[in-house]
Amino acid sequence: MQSVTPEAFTPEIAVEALLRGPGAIRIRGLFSPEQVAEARRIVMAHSEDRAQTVTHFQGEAAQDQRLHLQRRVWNLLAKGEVFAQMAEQPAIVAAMQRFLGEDFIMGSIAANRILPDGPGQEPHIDYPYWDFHAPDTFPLGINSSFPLNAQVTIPLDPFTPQTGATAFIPHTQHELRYPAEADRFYERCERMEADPGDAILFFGATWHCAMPNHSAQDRSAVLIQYLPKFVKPMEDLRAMVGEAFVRKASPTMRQLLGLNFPYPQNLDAIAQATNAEGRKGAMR
Ligand SMILES: O=C(O)CCC(=O)C(=O)O
Repeated sequence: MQSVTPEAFTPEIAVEALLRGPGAIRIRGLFSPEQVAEARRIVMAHSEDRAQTVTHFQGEAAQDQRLHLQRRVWNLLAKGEVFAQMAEQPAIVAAMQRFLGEDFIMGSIAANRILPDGPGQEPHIDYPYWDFHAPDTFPLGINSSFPLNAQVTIPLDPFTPQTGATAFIPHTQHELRYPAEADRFYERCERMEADPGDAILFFGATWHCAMPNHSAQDRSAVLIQYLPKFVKPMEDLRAMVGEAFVRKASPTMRQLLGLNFPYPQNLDAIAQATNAEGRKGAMR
């Protein structure tokens, strides 16, 4: 996987890698050791139980007795300021503006913690393509010439083949289909090896999955999903963060929460309210 420093990274490099290149790129050392430590502390604290966390793409592992060794922590924005700093990181925002359009939004921000012996996932593609095993539920002629998703993975622990670094097959984003048994994913895949505080940007149409953790240490990461403004977000982040968070939100965070594109709306009610306002104004 191509790897660049924050100084060398540009939105154009990201677009080239995600859309026309292998589908993924790593920015080294984008977040400070303090940010990583704070994020990791919160993720660990919220996943100490055998959490009944909803998790996806388990395939055969859904029957696996080790499933509790794979834990999600949802609603990170409400759990620590550091996660807003990650979501709003300027180099990531600039790249997403180019890739997904200036009004892009965030569809999810969660942590994936894989404990030692955690089983990993089945190969897949990400929301909104995640049910592409039923291609007829998508518009006729859909393809990946333009993106409906971008993922950012921020490792909080070393991402190595041993710990379960995400596996992916470069250039598969061009196929826009679900990986099949015959694709021999595990034989052909590469790994997204990275250090804590790096950011891995990838187009979620690229075949990928979390891999088993064969090490004696945790493998946790923050996973952020970004979407074009018109794709219905996967999580209702606006409702999850609550009023106080929204009142304090920066302009970038408001955009990420979808507040700049507030549809669907009851346009009939809005028209009636506007007319009533207008009548009041005329009588004054
Ligand atoms: O945590 C990982 O390595 C990848 C997670 C992933 O692909 C997902 O949950 O969709």
